[in-house]
Amino acid sequence: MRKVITYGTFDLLHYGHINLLRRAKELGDYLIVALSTDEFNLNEKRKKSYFSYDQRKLLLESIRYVDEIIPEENWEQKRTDIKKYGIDILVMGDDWTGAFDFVKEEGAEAIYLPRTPEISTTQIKQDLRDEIHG
Ligand code: C2G
Repeated sequence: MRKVITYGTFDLLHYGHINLLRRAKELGDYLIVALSTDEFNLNEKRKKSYFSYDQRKLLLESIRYVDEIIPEENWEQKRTDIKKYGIDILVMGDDWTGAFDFVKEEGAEAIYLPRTPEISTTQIKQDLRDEIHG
C-alpha cells in the first residue's frame, strides 16, 4: 500500500484544496492529511484561520480522498511522520517546490503539484471584503 501525506491549513475549504487532495490520492492508495493546528498557524505561520482546527478537520473528514487526519504542530515533524506512518510520498502544491526535499533522506519522494490558479483563502477573504465595502 502506497501511503501519501500532505500538510496544510485548509481554511475556508475550496476547490483548489480539493484538486490538490484528489491528485495526492491518485498518487497512492492511502492519503494522510497533516492539518495545521490553530497554535501552529498562529505561532509559526502567522495566520489565524477562520475555522478552528476541529471545524477544518470535520470538513476534511467528509472528503472521499482523505483517509486519515493528524495534527501538524511544527515544521520539523515531517521527518518523523515519514517513518512513523510509513509514508512513500509527500505531496504539496508547487508554491512549496523544493521546501521538503529532505524527506528523500527518509526514503520518501517529494512531489510538488501545480496550484489551482486564481483561488486562495486570502483571495476569498479579499473578494468578500471588497464586496461588503465596495
Ligand atoms: N493549494 C493549491 N491550490 C490553491 C491553493 C492551495 O494547490 N489554489 C494547495 C497548497 O499548495 C497546499 C494545500 O493546497 O499544498 C493546502 O493549502 P494551505 O492550507 O494554504 O497550505 P499552507 O498554508 O501552504 O500550509 O507544512 C506545510 C504547510 O502546513 C502548508
